[in-house]
Amino acid sequence: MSSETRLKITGMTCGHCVAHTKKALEAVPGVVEADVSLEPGGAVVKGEASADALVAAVKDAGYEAQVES
Ligand code: 9UX
Repeated sequence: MSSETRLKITGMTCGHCVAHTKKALEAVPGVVEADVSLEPGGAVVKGEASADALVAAVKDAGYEAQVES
């Protein structure tokens, strides 16, 4: 399993969105750190969390995510 997951994230429009997404990702079991960028929308998530759990966490926070790698 990869120790780093890259997500494409859509729907974030401001810095607070980035903070919400970062907090949501870092609450997923196995995540060590999430670096979220607004433009382009995405995240690099370090740790051993399942990609499905990361996508679900972003959706729960109100945004959309796709796994890139
Ligand atoms: Mo402010 Mo970002 O409502 O959704 S947190 S635009």
